[in-house]
Amino acid sequence: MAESISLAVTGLKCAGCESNVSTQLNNIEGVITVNASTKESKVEVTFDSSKTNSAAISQAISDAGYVVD
Ligand SMILES: [Cu+2]
Repeated sequence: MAESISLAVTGLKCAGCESNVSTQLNNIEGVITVNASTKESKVEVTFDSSKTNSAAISQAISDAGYVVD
């Protein structure tokens, strides 16, 4: 089942950050779409809830060096 989350993320500063976060998240099995916005300090993710969860997504963002508020 597809679920969407929107996370407030601190540390996104440029298009490189957007692409970095997107790449990391797309590596997670079950992630369907990623929309990282520097302007809004926000990351929106759609994922298959039978394969991953919001905790794993938050963790991956932290591991990439950004802070999930
Ligand atoms: Cu950057």
